[in-house]
Amino acid sequence: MSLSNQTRHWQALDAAHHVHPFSDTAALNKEGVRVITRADGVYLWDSEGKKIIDGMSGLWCVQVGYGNPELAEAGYEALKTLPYYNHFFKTSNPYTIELAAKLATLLPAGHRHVLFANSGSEANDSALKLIRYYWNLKGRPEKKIHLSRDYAYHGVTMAAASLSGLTPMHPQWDLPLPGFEKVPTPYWYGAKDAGYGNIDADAFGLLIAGKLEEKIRELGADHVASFSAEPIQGAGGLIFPPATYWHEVQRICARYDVLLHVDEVITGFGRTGEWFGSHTYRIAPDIMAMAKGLSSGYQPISAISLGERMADTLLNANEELVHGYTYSGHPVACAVALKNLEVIEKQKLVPRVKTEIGPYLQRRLRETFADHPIVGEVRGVGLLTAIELVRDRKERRFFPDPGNIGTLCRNYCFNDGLICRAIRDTMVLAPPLIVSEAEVEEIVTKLKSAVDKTAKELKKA
Ligand code: PXG
Repeated sequence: MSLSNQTRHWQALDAAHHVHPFSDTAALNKEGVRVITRADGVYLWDSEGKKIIDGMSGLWCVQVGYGNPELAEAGYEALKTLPYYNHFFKTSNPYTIELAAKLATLLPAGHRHVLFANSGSEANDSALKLIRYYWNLKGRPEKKIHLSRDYAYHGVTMAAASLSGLTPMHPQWDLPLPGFEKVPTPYWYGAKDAGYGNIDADAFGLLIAGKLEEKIRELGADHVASFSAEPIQGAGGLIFPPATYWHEVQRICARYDVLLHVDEVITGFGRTGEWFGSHTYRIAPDIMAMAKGLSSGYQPISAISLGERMADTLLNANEELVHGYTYSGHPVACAVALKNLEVIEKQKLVPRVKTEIGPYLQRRLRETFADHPIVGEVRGVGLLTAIELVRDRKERRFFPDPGNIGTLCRNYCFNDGLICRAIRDTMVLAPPLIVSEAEVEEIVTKLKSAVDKTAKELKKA
């Protein structure tokens, strides 16, 4: 296919000067990037005029869809009125104040205080610092180990990457840092492949939660500061915990006095059909991180909220909290985030995900792939869904060399104008919360066609 001069020009400049995240630079430069030039609703357009339906909300973040004029206007208004000021010099501003107060009305019970940062990684990094400070203030400085799970994704700073359990994230940087330990994930579909046999999901949830207890006892509860987890694991393969899991995890954290740090970066802001995954799974976090959907990705902003126990201690320390970023609570980002929350409420997107469009997407995927020879499972909550591509659906066996088949299928999706994510051989969808039924049909049709082509390719091999 011949590309326009404009596209080739941009590709050449990108290759010459721009280093991409999570990419093999040399391979990408050889292939040439796709240049995205505009977006509206659930659609993107590239520099060749190709229209693409975005089944991933960018990177799981564009809750209200692209091109929302209210968010754009809120940002422009703030840019004109107060493009920047900080909170270091006994100062604040209306946008930041109102966003913090609004969040306090939406967060899980007891969470009335927030700190702002600019990304999910920073929010988690900050959360770990606050956890360490909490135990220092409590006179228990030996409680320092941070537990988290295999397949977790918590970001890329030194601490957030250490906390992450996706092992390819570590060797290039000599991570994890000391003091970070992992426990298994409640990935029921993979249980058989991982050697747990034919265990039922609820029993598996308890068993895996029990591994957390074992780990705490092995390390000594006196040394364990916190357990960090996403309510539903996102980038690790969309892993939904069995119904028994979270209750048991909370019992264990309470019993051993381990702080519960919940990472809501993907699960926040209506994605699950509630404001937060913590509502969906009845989790009471001690500290919570949020980003992405907070501004629908229109501005880089994240937040950390404190539960009562941490707030009482940290906010009454009677000394300076030696932490903060130049852009903490940036007025423009806060103005856009505040408007984003207003739009989510006005358009009733959270109940829509819970009772209308979420169940619709789940049902259509289940109907479409019920008997498909290479689809082992369709799973989902709200507008988070995954289908497992497998070698043997009856025996729940994966393909050898996980990732090859998923990538093949994802490439068929891309070529047909659908963005979806392949994590190993799990195909993941997380469309904007405004997606219509007709657009869901388009996504499902394109995904079905890609899975069919993948199956056909496999037959040939
Ligand atoms: N926590 C969770 C649960 C995330 O999903 C982060 C923290 C880090 O956020 P920042 O804003 O620092 O990127 C994330 C980010 C993918 C993908 O391909 C997922 C994320 C980021 C990039 C790619 O699924 N999640």
